[in-house]
Amino acid sequence: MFGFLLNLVIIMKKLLVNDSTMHALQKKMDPLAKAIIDAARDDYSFAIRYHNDCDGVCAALNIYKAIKAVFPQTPIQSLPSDSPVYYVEKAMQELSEIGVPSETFAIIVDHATGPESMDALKLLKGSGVTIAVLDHHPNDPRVEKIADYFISPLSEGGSSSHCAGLLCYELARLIDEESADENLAYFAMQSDKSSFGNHAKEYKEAVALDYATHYRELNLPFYERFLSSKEMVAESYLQAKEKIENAMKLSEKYTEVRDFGAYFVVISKVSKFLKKKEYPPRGKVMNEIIAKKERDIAKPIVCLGVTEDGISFRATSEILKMGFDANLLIQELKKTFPAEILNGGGHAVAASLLATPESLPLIVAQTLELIGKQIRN
Ligand SMILES: [Mn+2]
Repeated sequence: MFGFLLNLVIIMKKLLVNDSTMHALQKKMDPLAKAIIDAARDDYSFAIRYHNDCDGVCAALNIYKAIKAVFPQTPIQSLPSDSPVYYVEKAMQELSEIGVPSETFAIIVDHATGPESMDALKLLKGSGVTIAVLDHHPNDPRVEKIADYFISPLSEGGSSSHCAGLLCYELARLIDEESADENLAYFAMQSDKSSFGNHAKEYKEAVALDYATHYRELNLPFYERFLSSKEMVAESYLQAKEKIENAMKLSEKYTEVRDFGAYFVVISKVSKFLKKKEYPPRGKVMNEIIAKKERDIAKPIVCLGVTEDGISFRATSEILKMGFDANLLIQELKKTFPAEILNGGGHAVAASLLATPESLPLIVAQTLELIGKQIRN
């Protein structure tokens, strides 16, 4: 009865991102929300598995809070993942720890949809666990068959801007409108650089959560307390900002700018001033460097973050329009350096490769040549 009432409220309320993708997904989320409510009523246990970053945690928290609000006694296990991949080893361990698989509902958000995660998902499914997956990453077509419920903006004409935090906010509203927290969706969208984010404002919580998640994989009750503590958020925000600022200062000494006329290439020796595992991570600093250089130079830019055994690529939208594609460039490099490049790939704007240290100078030189070729074609 009250499920019906909830739906009436939702129909009257507008979606946070009111586009055709979210409307199409709403139709898929409706039966999922009902299934979650029914499972909780039937004394199922829940396991929420989330990518341990700002987007993943915000996505998981909204679902966690919604279930808790309606069914305070329902057990909900937190399963944070520092990897975007769901490994067989983890699946086995988790299966050994859950109670009755056929009375367990796993909700997997913001990760575990690539081909490397299929074996783990199949094991989970084979054990009898009910699986819902909500993710905005490029996914293996098999996920849709394995999961009982599969929500991806990519199958409804959307993009990665429809991040997990946004999807799970709308799902949470369908479970419990009152406890669903719109702010969590905005934190996630800021952190994942979604085009639907509130660009007029910087949410300190998003920066603080990026910082906290960088250090440890923690459970959802902790993240809930963390976000509700003004002191923790303020202090983490300050520490994060200070460390980014320091890294940016240090970067100047190890960053050179090459002028190619129509475009610029920024080469930053990131391993000279960033320590592994410490905050800020390399990707974040690269984003800051390219944003700063774009403000300073106002020309199309490719940024290369070079370490002893790899290159990270970042590109501005202007250089993409000229034909640059970091992922294609890496695929091209692999043809020249089949043994030297150990792995590599990604998106047009952001990608990376790992290579043998001896080959790296040659690979960097070849990269500069290939950028010129992509842009001329
Ligand atoms: Mn995400």
